[in-house]
Amino acid sequence: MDSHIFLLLTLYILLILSISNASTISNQKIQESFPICVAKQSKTLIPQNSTTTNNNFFTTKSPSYTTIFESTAQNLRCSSPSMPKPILIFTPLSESHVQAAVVCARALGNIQLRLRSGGHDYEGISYTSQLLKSQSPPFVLIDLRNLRTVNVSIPENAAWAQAGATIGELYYRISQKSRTHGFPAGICTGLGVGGHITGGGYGALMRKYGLGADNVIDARIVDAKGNILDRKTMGEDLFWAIRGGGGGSFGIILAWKVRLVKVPLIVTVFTVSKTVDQQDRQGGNKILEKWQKVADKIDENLFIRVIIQPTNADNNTRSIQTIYSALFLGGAKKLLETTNAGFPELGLTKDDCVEMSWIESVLYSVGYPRNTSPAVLLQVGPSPFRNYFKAKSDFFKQPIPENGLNGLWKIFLEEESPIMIWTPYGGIMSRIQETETPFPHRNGFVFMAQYLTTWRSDNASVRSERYGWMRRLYGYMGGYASKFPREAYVNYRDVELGMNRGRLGNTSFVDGQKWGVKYFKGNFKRLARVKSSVDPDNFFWHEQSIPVLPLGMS
Ligand SMILES: Cc1cc2nc3c(=O)[nH]c(=O)nc-3n(C[C@H](O)[C@H](O)[C@H](O)COP(=O)(O)OP(=O)(O)OC[C@H]3O[C@@H](n4cnc5c(N)ncnc54)[C@H](O)[C@@H]3O)c2cc1C
Ligand SMILES: *[C@@H]1O[C@H](CO)[C@@H](O)[C@H](O)[C@H]1NC(C)=O
Ligand SMILES: *[C@@H]1O[C@H](CO)[C@@H](O)[C@H](O)[C@H]1NC(C)=O
Ligand SMILES: *[C@@H]1O[C@H](CO)[C@@H](O)[C@H](O)[C@H]1NC(C)=O
Ligand SMILES: *[C@@H]1O[C@H](CO)[C@@H](O)[C@H](O)[C@H]1NC(C)=O
Ligand SMILES: CC(=O)N[C@H]1CO[C@H](CO)[C@@H](O)[C@@H]1O
Repeated sequence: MDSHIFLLLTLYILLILSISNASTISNQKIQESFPICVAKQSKTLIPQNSTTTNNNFFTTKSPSYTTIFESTAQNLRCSSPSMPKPILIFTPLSESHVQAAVVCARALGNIQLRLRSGGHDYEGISYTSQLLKSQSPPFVLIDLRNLRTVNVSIPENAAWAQAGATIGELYYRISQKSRTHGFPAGICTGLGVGGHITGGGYGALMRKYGLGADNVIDARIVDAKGNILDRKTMGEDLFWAIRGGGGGSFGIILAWKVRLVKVPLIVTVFTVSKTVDQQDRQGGNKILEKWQKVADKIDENLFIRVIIQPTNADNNTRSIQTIYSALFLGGAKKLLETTNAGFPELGLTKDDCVEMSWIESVLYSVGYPRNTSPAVLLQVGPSPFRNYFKAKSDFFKQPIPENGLNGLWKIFLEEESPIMIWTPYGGIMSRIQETETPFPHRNGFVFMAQYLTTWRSDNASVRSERYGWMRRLYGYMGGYASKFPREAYVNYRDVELGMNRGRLGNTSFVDGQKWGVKYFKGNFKRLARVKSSVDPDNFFWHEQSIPVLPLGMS
């Protein structure tokens, strides 16, 4: 933009500001000046009029503001009217726009940024604030939806994926180039590559190949000064921190370079449902007790997770349904041999087993009907799983014994729509050192459990009932889950574990240990050390961002 015009606009804005009332001044100032600053800084885009619609800037007055805001806000609890909203949404078109966003946010008074790739954060940290609306500082949402190129190179056995791509798009692009390559990350295909991999990223290939973060070989990131760094220029400490340390603490991930993994031409899936019936609790429990003994020890080509929910029936006859959902890297014959040798209680039959390609198994696991075209993974839009929800996670080193299960079912059946997902560990997860990446939940774990409760409307009394139930369940499971610390998965973010209270000040390291040690164990301190060296001003801040180490501590 011509610098004369820039100057005139600035004066014009100052004029507007001087006649507006005090409470709206800063927000309006940000809405007006931020786009102009970005345009000037990145020299690639000129916003016509930032208070109305424009390709890349959406103020609260823009007609498409709500559509853009809600499009990938996955937890309706976090996008409801009572939650704080961004004063401006910016959807960068290039890496230099992202750099400019950082430079301008600092230049215009340390404006707080929220970073969104796929919008699946459990507490909506990528698009709202969990602080009270009245206490939440104004923030600008940087939504990376337009940065979603994926380049796959089979000769290099690698892919570059931009942060705004979904994990499903990455899977699809790989499958278009080869039927025997895949990538080990999330099961839900709508997850954003940007947020997902930086928190770990597990899926059906994890027992064989580890997490998404374990298979990152390079990254491009915009740091707190607005510089673009890659693995070489960021150094191994920061490269370590972004592979599991959770999103929004160290910089803005622009793209990941990931290593592809081998998958066979034919994989096999099954879904076997068993009822833990009111009358015959023992029978149903037996299978789940056995699963807890074998799921982490069985052949690492086999991943069997258990989805647990109440049966659809009224309160009196309601019982527990355990759904064993599996992926096997091989054919049905071998799968039957493996399962019948290690886990005969499941009673797996030939008819339960379905052979398909790896990319078809990706669709199968999300629940697409058979023969859906994999190109469906390119569709951008709200996920079918979107609802109001609250979740927590736990890790288990020991099986939960039968009396423990019965106590669990009692609490479980008190809730209207609870879900649990138990994910098997073992395999390569046990062979990766706890300190190799910030993600510490490795050797010795039998499974991870996730607890969810969902509801259908923005109703405060319903919400507090659901929270109350979740706390009861979590309290109960504390008797069986890992202790000292009781571990939790950062990608299943839970602000009830504790949160940063303010952006400035140095008390937050102590606060941060409450959740930081659960998410990262001993790695938490190293993360804080990296944070102190790459972002000492705590520019990248959110309710559970990694805090700066207090002075004198190292
Ligand atoms: C329906 C559903 C299914 C899920 N299934 C799985 C699963 O199978 N396996 C699994 O491991 N996890 C799963 N998750 C959890 C998921 O991995 C996390 O929610 C993850 O953080 C989502 O990443 P995102 O980019 O979609 O989210 P976002 O909400 O966009 O971001 C998540 C966090 O990362 C930060 N962030 C976002 N983009 C960037 C960026 N470019 N640079 C730096 N920080 C950034 C945000 O500030 C936020 O704190 C699931 C979640 C949901 C809601
Ligand atoms: C932007 O457009 C609105 C509505 O058309 C108009 O009222 C406002 O003056 C314009 N602002 C600038 C800076 O041009
Ligand atoms: C993908 O490849 C194109 C063409 O070579 C290149 O311009 C682009 O930067 C690449 N994108 C990524 C994310 O690597
Ligand atoms: C089950 O009971 C609870 C409380 O006792 C009630 O609120 C709920 O509506 C009942 N659900 C069904 C499906 O009958
Ligand atoms: C919220 O839900 C409760 C219980 O279902 C109901 O009694 C109440 O009317 C609802 N409140 C609103 C505002 O919808
Ligand atoms: C803002 C804040 O909490 N400052 C504290 C930082 O730590 C020093 C020394 O521990 C305290 O004296 C400050 O009050």
